[in-house]
Amino acid sequence: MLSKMRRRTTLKFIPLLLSGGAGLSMINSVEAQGKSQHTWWKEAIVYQVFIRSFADSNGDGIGDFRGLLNRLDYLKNLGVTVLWLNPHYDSPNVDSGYDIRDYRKVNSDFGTMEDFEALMAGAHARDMKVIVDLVVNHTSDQHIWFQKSRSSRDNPYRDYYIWRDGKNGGLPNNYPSFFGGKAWQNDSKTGQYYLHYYERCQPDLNWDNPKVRQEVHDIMRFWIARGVSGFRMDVIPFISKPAGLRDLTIEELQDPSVVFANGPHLHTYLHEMNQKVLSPHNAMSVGEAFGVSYAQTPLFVSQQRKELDMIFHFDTARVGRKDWETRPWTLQELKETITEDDRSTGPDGWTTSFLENHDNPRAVSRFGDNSPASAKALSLLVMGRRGTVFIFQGQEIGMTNISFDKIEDFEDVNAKGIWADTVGRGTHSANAVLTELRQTSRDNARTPMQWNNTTTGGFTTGTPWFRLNPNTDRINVAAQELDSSSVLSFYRQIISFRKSHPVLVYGTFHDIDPQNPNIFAFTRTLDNNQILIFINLTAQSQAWALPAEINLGKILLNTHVVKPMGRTLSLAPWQGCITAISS
Ligand code: ISL
Ligand code: CA
Repeated sequence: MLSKMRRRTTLKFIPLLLSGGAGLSMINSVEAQGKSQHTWWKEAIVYQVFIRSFADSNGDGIGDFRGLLNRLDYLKNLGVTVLWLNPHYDSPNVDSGYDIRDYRKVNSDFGTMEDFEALMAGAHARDMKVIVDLVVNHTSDQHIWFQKSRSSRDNPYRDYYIWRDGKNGGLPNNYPSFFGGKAWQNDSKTGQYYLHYYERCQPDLNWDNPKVRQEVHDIMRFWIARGVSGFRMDVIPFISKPAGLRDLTIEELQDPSVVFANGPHLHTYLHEMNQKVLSPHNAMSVGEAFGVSYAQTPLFVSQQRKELDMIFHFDTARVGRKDWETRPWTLQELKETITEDDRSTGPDGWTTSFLENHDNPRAVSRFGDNSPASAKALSLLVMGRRGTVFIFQGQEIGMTNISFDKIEDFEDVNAKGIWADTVGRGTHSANAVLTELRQTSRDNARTPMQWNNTTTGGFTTGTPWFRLNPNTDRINVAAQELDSSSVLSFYRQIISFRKSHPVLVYGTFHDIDPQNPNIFAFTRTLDNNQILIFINLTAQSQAWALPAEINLGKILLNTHVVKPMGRTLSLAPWQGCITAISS
């Protein structure tokens, strides 16, 4: 409820933001939705690799570039066309590489620059593109810029970061950090505070300084020159800081991301980046749009504005969540987020389709019942809707959440911050927080990839950096390779189906039974071609009466062997189909 209210309030920002750029009238005048221009990145099947946990080639227990290179044939076979690498840069790894020490060096845990280049060559030899994470809202406190910046108030790098005096003997303002505690850290060397939206070792860059922007553009060019085809941009809406850095109100404190994502120069900086780097190099861009409402989406993705190609909204993947806590949810609500997301792009924008990434638990544990059948049903949801497809390593074999007994079982700085802010302050019991973190923790997605049924899952010959899910004895690539009814086999099938049916990529999306609490049924339409997709998203059998205007045509893809027939279809638990529609 609260998040809905907030979404509406943010509408009022639009005219303000649009005043500097293209107006909505311009956006409305472009070609109708569904006729969108054909582009490689709209058709892409992007596979996200959390390198540390994918495949270890040298037995040190940490996934690496060579390990990934050795598995490229597996990904090619799956139908992947683009790899998205989580941060591959030099980093002290406090936040899994989202704390970058040197943007021009690779993480030595993952190999050398030569290894990275071999990986790029291997991907290109297989016609796969590679995009990398661009983490430029903040750096590591070990970055040379920050080292210089903190050294004195008049150092030329001082203005690369955001330094303020304290106020009335306290912090400069009341901003909280996303990883617990406050967003300001006093630095004894100069007596001022620096801003950090994330961990205190992740100081925020000052994008109002043109030198910082120039540095970022140069870093992008550096990686483009090494063969990178685009960027996934980390918390990119946060780069322009709110004017005056005033205190947040009590209501704003409920979700600071809304204020942080509405800085006054955000769209100027994105447009500049587009004109200086993205457009000239034809580089693809996808922004992580934390804090951005659906109403604001066209500001980022309308092609005419020349900012980003697409953004990630979290509402679908995070239905049933309030931050790190769970809350009851319904299928109607999930479907509503998908419809809103689909419409939010406006007539000439584009969106993304995903249920998993390195910041979210496993979809099959969250929206399914951990069964292979539910993993297949969810794949139909991801591949069936409009938007560039992003799948996260292990999703294609139905990897599940892992069980955590105690706080020491977690690796993630985020989980530790939540613990300190709650159990540490006596506001919640250890048991209550553990119960929630078990379901929502980012660590659920970060366990090593399950290649085979041995105790190290074929991930490493050494000791894995993070526990493997013991269910690798049942859920693993080797077993599924041999089984034509496996989740992996279904992913191969549905990816190949999507590639050979442009209606699945470009067709308009229409939810034909939005109130149905058990079944998600929608059509996709491109010119004269229309298909129907229906998915039983429950663990029970369901009967679904076809809407009067629809006559079932040929079944084109089915998660089960049994074919639904008649006007009232009997669907097995988690059964889903793609069918033609006959006139
Ligand atoms: O995952 C979250 C908390 O559960 C989000 O608040 C998350 O911090 C937000 O989506 C931004 O995520 C990105 O930036 C972070 C990094 O830790 C995440 O891994 C990254 O995806 C800081 O760089
Ligand atoms: Ca290794």
